[in-house]
Amino acid sequence: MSAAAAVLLARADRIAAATDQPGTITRLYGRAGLRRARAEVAGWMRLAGLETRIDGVGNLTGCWPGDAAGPPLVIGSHIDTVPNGGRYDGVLGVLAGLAAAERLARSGRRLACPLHVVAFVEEEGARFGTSFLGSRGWLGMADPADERLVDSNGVTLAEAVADFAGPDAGFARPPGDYLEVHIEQGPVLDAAGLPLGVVDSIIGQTRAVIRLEGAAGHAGTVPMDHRRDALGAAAEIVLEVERLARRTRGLLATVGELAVPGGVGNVVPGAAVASLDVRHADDDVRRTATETIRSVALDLAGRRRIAIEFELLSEVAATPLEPRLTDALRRAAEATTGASVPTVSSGAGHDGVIVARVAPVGMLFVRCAAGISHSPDEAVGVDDVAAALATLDLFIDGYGPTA
Ligand code: HGY
Ligand code: MN
Ligand code: MN
Repeated sequence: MSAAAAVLLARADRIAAATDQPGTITRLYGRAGLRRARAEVAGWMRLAGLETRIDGVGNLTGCWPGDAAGPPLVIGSHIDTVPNGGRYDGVLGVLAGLAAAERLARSGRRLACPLHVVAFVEEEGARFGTSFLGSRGWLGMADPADERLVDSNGVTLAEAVADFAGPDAGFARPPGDYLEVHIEQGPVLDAAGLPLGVVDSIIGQTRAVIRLEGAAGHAGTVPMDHRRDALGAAAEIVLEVERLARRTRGLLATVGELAVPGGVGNVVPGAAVASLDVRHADDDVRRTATETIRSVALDLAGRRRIAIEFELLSEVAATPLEPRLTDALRRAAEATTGASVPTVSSGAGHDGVIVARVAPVGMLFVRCAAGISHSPDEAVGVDDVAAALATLDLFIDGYGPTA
């Protein structure tokens, strides 16, 4: 078994213990678990001889110099999680980049360009509802409107950033190339019995929030035909979202959160808040579906005499990745595993979708058990991790920044 793979898995276990909620793997932006995970990774980076930087959003970068200054080869992913998430989503990619840098540092070898390993600190959007705050901040693309976003405790994003930012505000070099190693989070590799895949595109996604306001009332006295039940309207919207997605080929639409602020069993819900996540490989289909959901929700709320606010939180276009990097990763993976290396389109979003706005992006997928992710049951095999690390090393050994 590869020692580097064993080290990576042990480190992933150690990072899994850095959590906001003991007994789960939960690391939300700016909270204690993420701070601890970032410190762990920074310590390993410094031990390896990398110079570390923490930027104005709190992202951590470990820098290994190259023979020349130039735009770095960046290997990155995220270390935040969804609530009660898994131990490899994001973390695998950061630790794989660290392992690659450690190998260079141990031999004192330098590439023609610097190598940066980046741990983005907010990809999931779990605390403020809008995703990729880390990679957008890293590239100086943070949307000022986001600063007014408020979490469930009334803390604004601006306050959270001020508390979690590092001293190296604005530290980021537009990458020469960007690579991300990530668990597939889907069933393709597991079903094919293959350890590795490469990614040709990342699906587009829309995030929105639907706020509904009716009238609270006594559950025992308000007649059914007098009610303005906000949760009843929300429930109907959830089913309409599901119906639309089921009848539209390739459309994925999810209401992952449904809250009844102050809800209690003997009160007719006066308010309800629902999240909305809409995805499709074709941006036009995704946008049309989002608009359909919006108009169905408004119509339905009107019939129920419910006030409704449909707020778009973020939108990311479907993103093709760089064929030059995809081909190089595929060749390295085939040479490493001797197995075929399928090309997969990613239904999950990744920081690469943001970085692709300024640099070529390549992604290597690693099989995860039954494609399970965003769950404590997320699992990878040590041999697959070893194959991914060996593939990354082979890629790096043949890497020369494009002129
Ligand atoms: O939601 C996603 O696709 C990713 O896990 N953030
Ligand atoms: Mn995720
Ligand atoms: Mn991820």
